[in-house]
Amino acid sequence: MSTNLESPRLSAPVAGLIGVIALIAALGAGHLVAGFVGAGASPFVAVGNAAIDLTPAWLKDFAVRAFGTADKAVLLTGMAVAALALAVAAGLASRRRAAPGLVFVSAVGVLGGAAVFTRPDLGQIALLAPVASLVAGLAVFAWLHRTALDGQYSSAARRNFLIAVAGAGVAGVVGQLVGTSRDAEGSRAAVGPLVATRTAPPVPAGADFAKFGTPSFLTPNADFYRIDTALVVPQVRTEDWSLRIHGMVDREITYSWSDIRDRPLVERIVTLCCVSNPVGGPYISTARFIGVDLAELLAEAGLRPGAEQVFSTSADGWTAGTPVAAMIDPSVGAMLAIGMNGEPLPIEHGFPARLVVPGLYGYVSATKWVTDLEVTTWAARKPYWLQRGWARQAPVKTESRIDAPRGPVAAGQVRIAGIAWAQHTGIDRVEVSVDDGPWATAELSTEVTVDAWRMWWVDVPVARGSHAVRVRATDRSGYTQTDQLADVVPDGATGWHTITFTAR
Ligand SMILES: Nc1nc2c(c(=O)[nH]1)N[C@H]1C(S)=C(S)[C@@H](COP(=O)(O)O)O[C@H]1N2
Ligand SMILES: [Mo]
Repeated sequence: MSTNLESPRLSAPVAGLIGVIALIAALGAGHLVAGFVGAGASPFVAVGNAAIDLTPAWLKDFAVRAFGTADKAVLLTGMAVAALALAVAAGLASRRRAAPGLVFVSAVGVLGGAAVFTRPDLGQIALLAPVASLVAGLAVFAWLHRTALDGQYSSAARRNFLIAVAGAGVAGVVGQLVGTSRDAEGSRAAVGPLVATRTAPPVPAGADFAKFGTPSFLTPNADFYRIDTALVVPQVRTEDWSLRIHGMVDREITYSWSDIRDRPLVERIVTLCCVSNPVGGPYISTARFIGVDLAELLAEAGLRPGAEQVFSTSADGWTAGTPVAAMIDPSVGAMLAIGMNGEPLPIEHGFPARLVVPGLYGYVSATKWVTDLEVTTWAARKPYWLQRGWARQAPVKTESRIDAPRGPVAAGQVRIAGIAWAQHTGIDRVEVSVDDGPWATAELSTEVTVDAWRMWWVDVPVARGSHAVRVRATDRSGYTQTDQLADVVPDGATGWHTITFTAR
């Protein structure tokens, strides 16, 4: 009976609250220090990035399928909910003694430290951020626990709780402000106009059927699909950027930003497609890219015999492996791109520089924030997605998609419209079939380049009721899209896109 007097006990709400405030203080302190040592060092972000890299491939594929490009928001929300639940539990376990809560905040710091330590893009100094989390978490938990045991509803307890929350908030906000003041937006704004000496053809009026429901031929930068593993978009300023070419070359070369920017620039219209694009999916877009020929840079370094892959690495440690043959074949037109649709690359699309290799899925070719090209063999280096079971050879497959109609239509002549693509080869024919009826051949848009998508439309007669329409494309090699449904793993989806609509 008398033990209650000797060891006072906190109420459950107060104990839980102490756990939560200590967690917030730990994360706030880490975020503050991360503002100075690199945004990716913030323990919450680092743990999230580590989770992305450690996620088994099947779960990642599921996440992309289930959540699309919202997969990162879902991950961060899930982590926040889990962390808060653990903080409450740790607080509740500490109603008498502070030890369980201290163990919890230590675990947060240690986990953050482990995540930062294993990030390929963060140096030793970045460990200061999780250390700050550890110290702040321990200090705040011990302090609030002691204050509350002295009188959990006293005005001193209330004041200290508020001080801790406010301090954590200020630390987090200052960290955010400092971090973003060092971001790449200012550097991007200073780039100025990028003018190509070898320009791409102008886009003719008949290049899209946007008025019938297809996308516009060029995708505005803001609408361009985005796929990458980065939770925080890498901030690379031109003055900090360089591209190193090394490995199986005669001379190692490091290009600075002005080395690249001052070269004669080439412009190409290219459709980029993600291997994770399901049949009928949205992860495909087209832009006018400006940059330099990768073949020229590789020739300046001098390729040695036996070179098989160009292993590219980004500022955030992501890697891709591209066949050397695709990089140097002039008919492919592989680029180091620095501009997109008349602007410097948007930050989230790889500023200051990325790779663009027409005809290959992004995961084997399109490294954003690229800083390193190692010329090597397939055996020597295994890039990010190949370690997770995806194919080494990944040419973009001939495919087509229906974009219209999107809702109910009036019975009679109905206009079906969409896109098709067959890079390097070009689209020869697109056909649609309604309710398994005969194939009707569609009108094609004016071809701009074989490396970009083409739009199509066709009018078909339909009676009242519900209808299924499917599409298939044939490319100029004579290949007609297979109706065999294949999953996106390991080298891209196949099958005929089918939609249903109602005619009234
Ligand atoms: N650094 C980096 N580059 C990357 C990726 C990535 O995760 N990290 N993803 C690749 C993939 S899978 C695709 S499909 C393209 C997408 O380019 P976008 O976001 O500009 O459309 O970028 C590629 N480049
Ligand atoms: Mo991708």
